[in-house]
Amino acid sequence: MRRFMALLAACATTLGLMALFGSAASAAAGCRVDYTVTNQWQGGFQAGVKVTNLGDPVSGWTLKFTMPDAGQKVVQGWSGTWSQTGSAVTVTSADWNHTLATGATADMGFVGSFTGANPKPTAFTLNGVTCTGSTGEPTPTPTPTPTPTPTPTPTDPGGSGTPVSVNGQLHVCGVYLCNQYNRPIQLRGMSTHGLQWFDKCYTNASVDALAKDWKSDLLRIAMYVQEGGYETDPARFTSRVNSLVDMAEARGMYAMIDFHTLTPGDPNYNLERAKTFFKAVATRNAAKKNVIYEIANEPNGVTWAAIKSYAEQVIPVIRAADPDAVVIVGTRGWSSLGVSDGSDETEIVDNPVNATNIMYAFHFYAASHKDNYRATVSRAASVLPLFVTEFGTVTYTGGGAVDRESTTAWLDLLDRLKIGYANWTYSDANEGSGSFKPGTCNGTDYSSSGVLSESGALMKSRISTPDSFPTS
Ligand code: IDC
Repeated sequence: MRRFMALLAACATTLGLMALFGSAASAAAGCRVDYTVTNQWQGGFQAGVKVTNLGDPVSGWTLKFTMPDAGQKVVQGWSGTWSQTGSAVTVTSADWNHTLATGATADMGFVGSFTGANPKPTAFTLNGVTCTGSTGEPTPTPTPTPTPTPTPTPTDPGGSGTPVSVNGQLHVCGVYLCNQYNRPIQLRGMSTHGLQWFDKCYTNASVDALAKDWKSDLLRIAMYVQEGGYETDPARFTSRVNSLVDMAEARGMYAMIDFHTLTPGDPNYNLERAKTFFKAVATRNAAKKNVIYEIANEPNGVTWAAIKSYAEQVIPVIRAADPDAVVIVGTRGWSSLGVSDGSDETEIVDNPVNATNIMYAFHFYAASHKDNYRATVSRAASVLPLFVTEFGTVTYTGGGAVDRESTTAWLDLLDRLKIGYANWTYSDANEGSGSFKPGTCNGTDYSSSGVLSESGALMKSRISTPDSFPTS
């Protein structure tokens, strides 16, 4: 409907201009901006900026606007490159959204700080042309959520500390995962394969390589519940998960404990198992700073209401034992935010899990899931805290060729949005998603380039770049 209205507005504007000037002598231009404050707290706020191109198609764009008072600052923006000089703000398009057809929109947003009042920005222009449209008044919805501070910060560019020693206990702030300095961070890492099949891939040598060569921030521990997993021997799988948490901790990496439900897709099938398992691991690991809990890998064939109900029964069990850890909730349609079931993130936004310090999982397989999934994540990231707890460079089967173009588009997007991720899989599985060549886990060499698969080489090159975590 909104898009329809925008198109109507576009037609009306074009017709109006043609009535005034007779005929369009040069390229038609124009734009509409919808500015919405989506959240506001003491001294800070988050805003969405939606630009609709009402003129001819553009390839590469610059949006400019003016902050109404000098105390109002962009702390962090997304879906474009943001800068501010005095009260003048400039956003340049990202490579994945630089083309804007007539009537097309670009959604971006930012976290801002302000002193005194928080009036709306003015004088929006797109490629130098003044935009019309709604610049909605801020909605005063104070929340107790701590927020990033606006001062420029020193960072640790990967030199001295480990991810856990630099960032400490994590928490969710606004839509971000934040570190002990209350600053947004992105964790980049790898997921194990199913522990019931690839246990031998997780040794001191392989976890050393993950921490030191890959410079991974994160190890996701995929503990299948069915298919020969947890349900067959709860004590053994619980103990193995705990040992992997320790191995990650010893190397300064975060450990994501993944209760890897997949078939059946209704997580409530495993509700009692989940309560038992999470009570055990949360009690045992409560004092650690490196643990993140992922309570349901990929719900499927089930409603959001059922997933929410599951989450609201499992999260209190974790909180009772480990009150400060971040918990990640799987989403409908194999953790696609509902998209693979013909839905989208609004079902969550309208009916969120009743808990704090949580994030929502999003999964993709780059060769299968492309533009409409990326558009969903771009949109959802301004309202929901997201973590890509699993993704593949290949098709959703876990096999096939690496789709470098789509993987790169995805990872560039996640980097810009500061959304953390774990790649499927750190294993020598004989499928395109395995990062090592088949047979590697029979040996001890996880470091030389010769043992990497194409997917492994691509992922290592992405994950091993410096993190530059903020340190104050
Ligand atoms: C796949 C493995 C494959 C295994 C299968 C068993 O890659 O070796 O035989 O599980 O169920 C997911 C799941 C993840 C899948 C993966 C690839 O979370 O368990 O792993 N995938 O199919 N969701 C989308 C893709």
